[in-house]
Amino acid sequence: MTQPHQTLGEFIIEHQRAFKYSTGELSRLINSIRLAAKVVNHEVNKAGLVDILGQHGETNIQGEDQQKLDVYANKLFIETLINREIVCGIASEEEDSFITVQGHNKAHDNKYVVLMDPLDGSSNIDVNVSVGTIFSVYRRITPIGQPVEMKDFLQPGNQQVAAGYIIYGTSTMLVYTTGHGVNGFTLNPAIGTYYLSNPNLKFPETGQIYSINEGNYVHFPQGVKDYIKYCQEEKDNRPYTSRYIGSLVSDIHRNMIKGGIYIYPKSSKVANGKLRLLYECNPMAFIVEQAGGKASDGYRRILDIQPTELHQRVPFFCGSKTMVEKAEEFMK
Ligand code: P6P
Repeated sequence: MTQPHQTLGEFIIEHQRAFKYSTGELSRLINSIRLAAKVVNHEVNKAGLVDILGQHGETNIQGEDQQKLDVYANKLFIETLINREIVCGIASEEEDSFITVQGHNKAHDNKYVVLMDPLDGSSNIDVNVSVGTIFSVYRRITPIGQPVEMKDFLQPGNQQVAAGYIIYGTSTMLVYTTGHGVNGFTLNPAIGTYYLSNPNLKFPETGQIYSINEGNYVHFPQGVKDYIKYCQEEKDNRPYTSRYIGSLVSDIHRNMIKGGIYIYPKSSKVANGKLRLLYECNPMAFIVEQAGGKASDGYRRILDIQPTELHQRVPFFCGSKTMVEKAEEFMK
């Protein structure tokens, strides 16, 4: 009989020992995210059955129509993290500003801050396309007390201590890193347990898939137009295959399994691209680099960019190392 897969709980305990100075707070943080993800997964999977589809009737700071599930997921992750008094502050794509933990027991002295996109790609829910949650964890810089935006939240991505995503797809997976490689866990919904299904995920060095919204072609910089034509020409191992789900977590997860590049560039429509540096690009870049891939804004390593504001956007080139490097050649 094949060995049963290790559960996420067993994995965290086993790797907890690896953090000789760890007080277990990071493990408790990951555990609280996995719990919240199970609840969101339940809601996402029954969204078509109850009145939780469609728009919430308000817009977020991004000016995007909030879906009811966006609001639900945002509230659930925030409450789960605050109630466990593991973090001193939370920043969410759905919130105008960061949230401090007013809790008792001096919770605001906790040493981690979490930044997250609680339900990325949520416009796809109504058409039954997979969506995801993205999270990013930093150690606070200020020693104690209420966290400070500039110091504790606006840290470069190379300071992350953990990052991950949950993909609510044909199966629900939690994929995360704490800086020691990337591991994927699949949820068995029947018993509510995540099992280690994809140990030590590696991003293929190259691939045959390019993911970009070609509907914006006329608005792209010339370098991006030239790279798209490169992907389409009949030469060497090309033309590549075009695959674009319109859900960042799904597109990048597929490319990490099969090889490929995802690009959301700046354009004449969006001066710095659409994706948020803190909630989307930094966590995905940390995961992708830990799996051997590459992530840049076409010029600079994403993880080295010094953030200047919570909701800032950056162009995003992410995926198989040789494909990102080739695309960067066209951006020179
Ligand atoms: P577009 C979803 O809204 C998202 O933030 C990413 O998940 C996705 O990759 C991108 O935007 C899709 O944007 O402009 O191509 O519809």
